[in-house]
Amino acid sequence: MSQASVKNKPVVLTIAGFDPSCGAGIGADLKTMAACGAYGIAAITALTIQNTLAVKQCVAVEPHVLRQQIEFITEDIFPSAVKIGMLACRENVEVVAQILVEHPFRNIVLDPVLRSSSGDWLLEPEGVAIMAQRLLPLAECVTPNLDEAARLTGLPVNDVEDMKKAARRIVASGAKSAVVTGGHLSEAVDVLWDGNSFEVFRERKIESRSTHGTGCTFSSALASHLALGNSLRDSVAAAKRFVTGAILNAAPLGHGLGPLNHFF
Ligand code: PXL
Repeated sequence: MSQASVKNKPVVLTIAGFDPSCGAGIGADLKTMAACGAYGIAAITALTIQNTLAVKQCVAVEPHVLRQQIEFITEDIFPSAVKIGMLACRENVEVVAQILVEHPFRNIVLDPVLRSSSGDWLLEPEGVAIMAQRLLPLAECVTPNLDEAARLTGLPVNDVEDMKKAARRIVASGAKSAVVTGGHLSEAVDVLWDGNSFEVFRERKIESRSTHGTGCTFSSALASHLALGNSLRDSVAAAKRFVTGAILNAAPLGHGLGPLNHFF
């Protein structure tokens, strides 16, 4: 399958939910891809009714509609990388896993979204085990935060040593690599395990209320840099720098946790 590009910009597909504030979800993914030099295409898994304060409701897209969105766009425009975010329900986890097996997608980045930054659930509980069994082994890189790493592995994940254990466990379950993101720790530390060695990325922690969609932004930046042909290590480093810059340059919006500034 030949990969499409627009004037040397690689195409990246996001399979994720829609957040009307566009701080997270598909809106954040497309802005990130544009800012990182990729062309983003998108398939919607769910609509959310939310603002910067809370998620009021999630409405999952029918699995057969999700399947058709992905298949119809990618038979025309085949991406160089795929980012997977919010999936909402177990049926959508299953359908995405099936599609990834049926088509030769590369550079699959799985952001195992379980909850929003406001604390609301974005994947039904029955979906978590299926994500671990079916989707995780298909990923080039899985990008859980501390809470997601703990739920995926059943291990406590509170510090860098725990993050290393969880990353190893995720790779032992079949993913090619894992980066556990520690933006919620006192220092903003990410831990990458590629099956051979660890790399620890540190950035100063920024006190900010503009942190809605940091996970979506990180995983989309990572997928974009992989699509551009950068190494995994360099792509993780670039994604982390991008998130830090986008938080540092953000301005308040809304009454809760506001969006990042993707075009700084
Ligand atoms: O940040 C996780 C996330 C992912 N996807 C969608 C979201 C959120 C958080 O609110 O709304 C659509």
